[in-house]
Order: sequence, then C-alpha cells, then structure tokens
Amino acid sequence: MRILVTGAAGSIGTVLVSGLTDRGHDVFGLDRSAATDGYGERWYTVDATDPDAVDAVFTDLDRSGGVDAVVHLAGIPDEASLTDELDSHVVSTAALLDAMVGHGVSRIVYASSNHAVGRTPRSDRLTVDVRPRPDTFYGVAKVAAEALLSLYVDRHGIDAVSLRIGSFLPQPETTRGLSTWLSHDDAVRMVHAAVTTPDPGYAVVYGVSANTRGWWDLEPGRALGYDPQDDAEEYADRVPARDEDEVEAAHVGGPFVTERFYRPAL
Ligand code: 15L
Repeated sequence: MRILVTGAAGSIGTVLVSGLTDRGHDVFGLDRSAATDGYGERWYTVDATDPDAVDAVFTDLDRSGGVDAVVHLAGIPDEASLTDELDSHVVSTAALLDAMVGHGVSRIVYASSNHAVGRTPRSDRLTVDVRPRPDTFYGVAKVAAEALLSLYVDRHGIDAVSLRIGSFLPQPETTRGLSTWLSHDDAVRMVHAAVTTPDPGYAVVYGVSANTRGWWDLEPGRALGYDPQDDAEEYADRVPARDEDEVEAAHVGGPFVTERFYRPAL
C-alpha cells in the first residue's frame, strides 16, 4: 500500500517508516523536521496543523498515484498547555481528515494514547468500552482527536483505527512499563494490521505488547489482525524498583495522574 506517515522523523515514526517499508509498503514521510536518510524525494517538510500545506501534500501525492492510507503520529508526545495540545492533536487530525475527504483517501490510523483513558483505575480491566477518562490536557486532546475520527467515519464512510499506545520504547524501563510496554516490532505489526485490515469502520486498539503483567484487552486488536509477539517480562530482572512504582501502578496513566501535572487550563 501507499502510506503517508506524519511525524515521520519522531521516535515512533522512524521505526514505522523503515518497518512498513520492510513489509513492502510504499512510504512517504511528513514532518516539521527535514527528511531522514534516504527519504529526500518521499518527504514533505510540513507542519501538520496547517490545512493548506497538508492539502498541498495530498495534491502532490495525487500526481504520483495518491496514497491509500495515512498513519498520523505527529503531535506533542507529552503534557503541555491545553491550547497547544488541542492545536497539536486535534487541528492536525482535522487538517488531515479534510484533505483525505477532498482527495478520496479512505483509511487513517491514529496514534492515540493510553492517556485518553489514563484516569481509569487499575482495578478495572481496560477494555475499549471504558469511558474516555483522560489524565492530562494531552489525554483530553487525544480523546477529542478520537471523537473527530469517529465523526468523519460516520459522516464520510472512511475507516479509522485509534491506537491507544502504551509505552513505546526499545525496552521497558520501569515497573509500570512491564505492563504498558509496546516493542518496536509489535508497533510495526500493529500498524501494518491497522492499515490492511478490511473495513474496520471506527475501531480502538490498545497498543501494547503481549506483556505477562498487562491487563489491557488485546482481543479488539487481534480481531483486526494485530497479534503481539513480545513480552516485557523478558526484561523484568533489569528494571530497578523505584519509590514511584506504587503510585504509578494505581491508574492506567501512571505518572501522568500525579499532582505535579495539575495546572489551570487557561
Ligand atoms: C504517551 O502517550 C506519551 O507520548 C509518552 O511520553 C509516555 O508517557 C507514554 O504515553 C506512557 O504512558 O508511557
């Protein structure tokens, strides 16, 4: 498939650009940063929150056959002000969705986050049916971006898969990470499944590996063809115990739930 990856120069983007290419996809990168090695002719140095610039990318791609899917990773990966978060996550998603509708692209895979439901207590099994329960303004923006995707699925009949990603790292670094880790290889497996699965409509998938200590529902992902292969437990004896482990274990969002993130919205 021909795939446009936004946030292509970021930590997840770099892994996905090469991983999806290795799986035989034709990958194009979009990022505010310059192209990574070897992608000069397949790269758009563009701010994903600029609707005109995003539309121009789709117009240019149309000249060489267009794209079949967008993988949207661009956005602030941490907590920031509410206005910056909404701009970064919701406005960028809106710019892409409008361009997709205008150019006949019918599939988007979105890097949402566990922080969209980060306030869910660990005592609850984390299914895709739990209510949106953000832990930060970052989480609020992810919830809003998911809602926008759902709206465009209903209005325009596109397909959208929201991946509520856990902790994407080369290996787990904390006790919480032994539950929330998403390996690089599983991330590629998951996104490949999300772009190729037939007719998902609107779907939510928890983006974690098959961790022994995981408690998030992996079945919706498996239904779409994402069968995680890695397990954080392999690294458990290298993860040091920390004073913060207990408080981080209380909710899905771990450290994002603590009071140091409390601040006025405006
Ligand atoms: C995320 O969504 C963030 O982008 C990342 O910085 C981590 O906080 C990660 O979730 C996590 O929950 O470990």
